[in-house]
Amino acid sequence: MAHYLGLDCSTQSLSALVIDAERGKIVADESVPFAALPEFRSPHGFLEHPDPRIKHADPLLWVAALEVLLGRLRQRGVDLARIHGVSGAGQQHGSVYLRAPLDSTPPWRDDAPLHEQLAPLLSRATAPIWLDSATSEECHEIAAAVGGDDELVRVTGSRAIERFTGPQIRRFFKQEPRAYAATAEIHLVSSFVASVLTKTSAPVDRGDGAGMNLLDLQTLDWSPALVAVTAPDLASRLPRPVPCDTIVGTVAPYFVRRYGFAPRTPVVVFTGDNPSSLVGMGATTPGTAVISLGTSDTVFAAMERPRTDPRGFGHVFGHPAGGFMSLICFANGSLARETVARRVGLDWAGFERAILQDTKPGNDGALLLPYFVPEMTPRITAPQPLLRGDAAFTTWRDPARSARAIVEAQALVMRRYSDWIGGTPERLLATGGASSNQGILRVIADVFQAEVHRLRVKNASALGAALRAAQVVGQLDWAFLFERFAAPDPAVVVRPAPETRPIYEEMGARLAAEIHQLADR
Ligand code: XUL
Repeated sequence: MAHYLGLDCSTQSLSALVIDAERGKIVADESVPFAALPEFRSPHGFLEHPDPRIKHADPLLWVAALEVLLGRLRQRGVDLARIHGVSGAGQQHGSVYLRAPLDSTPPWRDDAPLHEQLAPLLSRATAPIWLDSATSEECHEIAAAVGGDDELVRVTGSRAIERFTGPQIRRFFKQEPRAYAATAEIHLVSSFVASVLTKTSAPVDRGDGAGMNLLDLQTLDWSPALVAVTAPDLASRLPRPVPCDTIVGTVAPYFVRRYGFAPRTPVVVFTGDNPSSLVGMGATTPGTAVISLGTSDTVFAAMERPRTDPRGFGHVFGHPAGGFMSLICFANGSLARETVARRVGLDWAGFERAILQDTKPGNDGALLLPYFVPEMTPRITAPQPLLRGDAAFTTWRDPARSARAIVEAQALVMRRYSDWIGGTPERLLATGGASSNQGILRVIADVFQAEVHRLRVKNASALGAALRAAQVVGQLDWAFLFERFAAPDPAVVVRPAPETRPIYEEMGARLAAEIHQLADR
């Protein structure tokens, strides 16, 4: 039976899912949290920096984690020789800077870890990731040079966005012109990991490429005007944007020798974690929106024609099963939930109980503005959680209400800022680590007044990657794959309680007024 491997290089971990596509079975589900590689000093997936706007990761961490992950799959008895195809996903927008294409380097040796062999190839030691918000100046410069943000939205589906790759590349060129000059190739996280796996210069998937402020959504190629204003000679440094069903190479001999892949195992272009999750959730029809609760919280949905966010926070990306997807991203996702849980001393089970049993919708008037790290939706550069309510709550002495408060606030902002995607969706599909928390699903159902479903598989992004490998290499059709893997868990359907509607309407209005005071305009 043919097996397919899906990889997901997300913010805080690298995961693998192996599927038996014909039988509809998950053969293996492994994950390596980056906290398990302490030598890279990135327990949350990025390096500490005194400036809270700067969030960079060490790309060699991802290479080291890949080796640990493949080693673990083998230890667990997964026969990688049975894998017929591989694809993957990466956190979006992050960029890796190489002195030379990987295929131009001598064969990799077996006597040293791969990340050590790759270290000299980096022209920039770190990779800015999606949490980075240090490029406001570059965003202004790029927008001004092409005639304003409206023009950028028209061409790329997004205005100039701090975390997007184009402004990040421009900042690098301005701050380190010599290192920029020494850069031969700039990869997204997705195309970097695919390049490592194939030891080639892997192209960029158009879906993920749309998150760079560089791709023209009409031509689905790099926009010459944007490339020109972002940095000199950028065109020669960007991998080709390709359709999502492109086979980009085969697993490199190094991985065949070390981990037992069959020689010439095909690798399908890697995409972004959000486009990959859309496929992994089987959410390919409008009317269904996905809420992904990970390091970032995202709300996204398939759409036939690009529609843009009038507030300017949303994005249009390519959709791996065809067409487009809309997306809105919140930086204060699990990092904010974890901060609250830690601060009030609740474990995950206690956090769930607090919402389901110990508190009620509306939280007796307690309101928390959920901003612990700089936020992109809305734009908040000087984050500071703000608490409104009685003394026990505002001094963090009320663990149960604190837990409900962060979740209610997050659901309310998700609803408010995703309204442009197409009204209230009929059905929500939840994924990501926090979707296992019933309390969170209950609050989301009530705030959106929509049914919430959950997949049996937690990591929709890795599943999406495995499904894409099966679809392209195994020539299996989407309906066949969705039926087997993406059917929601019938045991988990959370229906909204209609009596909570006015409570959340009132609370949403109060929250919006508070945010208005705080957000940069
Ligand atoms: C989407 C975004 C994040 C990253 C990390 O625009 O920035 O969701 O993809 O998951």
